[in-house]
Amino acid sequence: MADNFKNFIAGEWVAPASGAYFENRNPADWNDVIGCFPRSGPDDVARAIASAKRGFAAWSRTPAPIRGQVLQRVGELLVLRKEAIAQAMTREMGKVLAETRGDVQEGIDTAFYAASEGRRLFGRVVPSELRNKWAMAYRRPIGVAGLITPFNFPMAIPTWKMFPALACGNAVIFKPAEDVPHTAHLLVEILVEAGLPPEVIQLVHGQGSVVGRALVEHPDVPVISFTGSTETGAVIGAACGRLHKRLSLEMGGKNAMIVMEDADLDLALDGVLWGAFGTTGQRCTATSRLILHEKIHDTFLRSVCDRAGQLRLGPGLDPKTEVGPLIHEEARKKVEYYVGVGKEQGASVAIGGAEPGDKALAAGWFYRPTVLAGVQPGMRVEQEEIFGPVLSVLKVSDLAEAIRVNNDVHYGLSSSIYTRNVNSAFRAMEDLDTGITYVNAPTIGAEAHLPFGGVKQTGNGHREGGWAVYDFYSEIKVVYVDYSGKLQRAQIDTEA
Ligand code: UN1
Repeated sequence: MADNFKNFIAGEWVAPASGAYFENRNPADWNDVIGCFPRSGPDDVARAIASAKRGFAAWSRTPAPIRGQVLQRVGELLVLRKEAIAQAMTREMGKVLAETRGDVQEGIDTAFYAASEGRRLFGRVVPSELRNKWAMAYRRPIGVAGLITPFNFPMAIPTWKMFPALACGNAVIFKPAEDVPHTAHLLVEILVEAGLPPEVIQLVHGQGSVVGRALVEHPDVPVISFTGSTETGAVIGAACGRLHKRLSLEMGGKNAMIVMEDADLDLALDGVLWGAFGTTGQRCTATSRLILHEKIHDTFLRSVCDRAGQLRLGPGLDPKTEVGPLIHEEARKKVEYYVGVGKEQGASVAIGGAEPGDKALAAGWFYRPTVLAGVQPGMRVEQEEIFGPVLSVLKVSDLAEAIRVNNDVHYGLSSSIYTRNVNSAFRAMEDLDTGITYVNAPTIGAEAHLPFGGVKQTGNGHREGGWAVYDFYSEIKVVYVDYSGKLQRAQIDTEA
């Protein structure tokens, strides 16, 4: 019998009101049940919100540097448990250990950044237009933040949201993806152990359509941050618009790597394999389109296929594995579906395009790294996010065409160009219509201390990470102090 895990509500580990649970299984071996997690309902969410409001009342008054100290201890505990968490994460999410270690490291980096931000959280003091008067703007906490997170970065993405939210003095309700509840449990254990006042963090497991919806619809949760599909983001956006909530959305991508004829092709080859097939293509930033200059198209495509065909599939816990499984059966079906759509619309499968057919992998959701050649702009495999190990390859005749192809999608998260020509690099930097551009590096690999996010239908204008996210989690208050002892009218009593 697998263990029953609990929610963390009102400072205690508690069973869901319904008594119902869902199973968490290993995507590399579906017979391996990791545990059973609460299938929570609106009652659990309501209790969590009531408690988080009490937590907020105390935490919002705790001096920010002291809040930072708690996050410092969180970071230190993450350092101590990095390996154990990485192992648990690989078991429930599937990606290889080097990547889950990186995922935890991103959480550590985010914790230490947030800890030090507790001693900054800068406001501004600006000159008043009147004598004997001060004008200043400072940050205030907002309230209870509802955080809804995806499966692909079970530690990094929750921490991107949670640590800045906490540093800014908000209370947090955390609804992790159903595929990765164990990592979420381990993270919340650390927060409590680090001395976060218990009602400041609530962990409510369950379905997005129930728990996520209840958070989004509840009037006492003024801040929502969501990372996931563009379809779900649209539903959340509509509800938050109706309720006037502050909302940060991070959604899909259709990220391209451009390889010019003057590029270092060995470097570009390593880059595209990592960008397209790292995390089994399950990153919002994954390289899902490869735009090749016609002069190097044929040879480069051949090299990509040679190398992609050699990537070793297997369980992420095996040190020899390079590509793990997809997260679940529907994810693999979606990949199969899109490979079919690609073929129907005239693309050809240059490598992959099937399950591995290896008995040892039959109990997992594996799919061979796949390269679709002959893809034309506008095809569905060129436009739509697949979120799997599928790379669509296009041919262009110059940089201007490459940039046009890159930009002609609804998404705008990440992009990349490989070139040795500084003019091409800067032209691309200016004209690629994405939130992030890499020069001579693949589309993945953002660092925690820089803003992360995209344009167009990838997001709604906010950024995670770096300094920018602290604006999202704080309200600006402006204070004028007039010590002239008389009525001074702005815009009127302003003569020198
Ligand atoms: C994602 O793409 O889903 O930039 C998040 C990266 C990681 C985070 C990716 N630091 O590749």
